[in-house]
Amino acid sequence: MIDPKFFVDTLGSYGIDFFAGVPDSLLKNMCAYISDNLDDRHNIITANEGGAIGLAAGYHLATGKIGCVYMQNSGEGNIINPLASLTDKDVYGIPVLLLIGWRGRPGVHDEPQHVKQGKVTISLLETMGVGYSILSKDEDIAGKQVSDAIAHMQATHEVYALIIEKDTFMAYTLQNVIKNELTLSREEAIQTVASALGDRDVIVSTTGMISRELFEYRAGKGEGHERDFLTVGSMGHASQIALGIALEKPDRRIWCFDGDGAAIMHMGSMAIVASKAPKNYIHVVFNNGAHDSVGGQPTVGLNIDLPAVAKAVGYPNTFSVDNAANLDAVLDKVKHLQGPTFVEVKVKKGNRKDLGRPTTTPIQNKEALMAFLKD
Ligand SMILES: Cc1ncc(C[n+]2csc(CCOP(=O)(O)OP(=O)(O)O)c2C)c(N)n1
Repeated sequence: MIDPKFFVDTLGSYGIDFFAGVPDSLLKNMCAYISDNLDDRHNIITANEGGAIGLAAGYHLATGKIGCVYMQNSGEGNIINPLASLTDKDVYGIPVLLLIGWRGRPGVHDEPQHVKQGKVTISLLETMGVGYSILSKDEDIAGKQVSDAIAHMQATHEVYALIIEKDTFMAYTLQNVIKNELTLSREEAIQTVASALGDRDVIVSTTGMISRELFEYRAGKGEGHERDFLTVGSMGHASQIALGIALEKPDRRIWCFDGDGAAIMHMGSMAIVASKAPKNYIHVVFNNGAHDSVGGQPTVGLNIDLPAVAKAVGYPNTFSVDNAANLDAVLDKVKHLQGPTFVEVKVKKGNRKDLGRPTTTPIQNKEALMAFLKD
């Protein structure tokens, strides 16, 4: 395995000292190392992966240097447009080094949302004309791969990708842990909101632990999962899935259970929810200020006023709570309000260590929900 320090020092020896991206569990140790060792101008956690390409391009324009963009392979979709229309040699020809965590690599068991993306990770790069290599777990070979990547980018002004498999980086424990004083757990908050729902209400929950905790809540109560659409992939789009349902099913209340990372990833979607003014729509953001599901790396969630954003784009009702009593009071109120309503629930980081994963398949989940919506 590669020591994250060795890898980051090797990049540094070629002048790469600017990083931007969205964290991934496979890159957790490397991301932790850079957050401890680079200042916050040289490591920027972006709203989405496309934004990271934009930042690295701006950095190159200002310095002539090559920036590094890290992401899970699910972020490839978010970078296709800036790859095709910004960095490509047919447009501006801006080199960027990509580090792409390879979830769902064929032959390695992974969750359903990673299977397709794992299969097309390499072919998408090939289609986009991006050179790549799969980073070796041997430091000597990896060092040579980095040097070849730099030479390629310098000669061609093209983007180059290093593909990162599971267990490539040695463990590194983040030293600068940002603590918050919040006491309510996300799981408890999810249980509180889910138990306040009416019988015909539907939840669309976001990627990661939020959907897993909701799934376990139903399982624990011996309930079915037909009222919940567990958006296992497609990070940042749960609010629009919920909107699509809400507009067609005005006689049901539709709840979106969002994360701060996901809501911020495609924050413009909030404006579209508000502009459609669905009276039956309730957007709950469980805000822990972190990408908890992939290692707890910080988001800007707790530094910004999300309810003020919701208000500004046109949600008529907005709330923020950070404890169980206030959450109960807001949930009582929300039922009598005409939406769209926005509820921020500030929660602490972390999850139960024995948290399971959905045991139903995405297709089973879809079919059960569609049957439920027909009644
Ligand atoms: C486009 C895309 N980029 C990155 C990921 C990897 N990923 C999965 S969950 C997650 C963090 C979600 O954070 P948040 O919405 O704040 O919820 P939390 O995990 O904190 O509950 C990330 C980055 C992804 N699934 N899709």
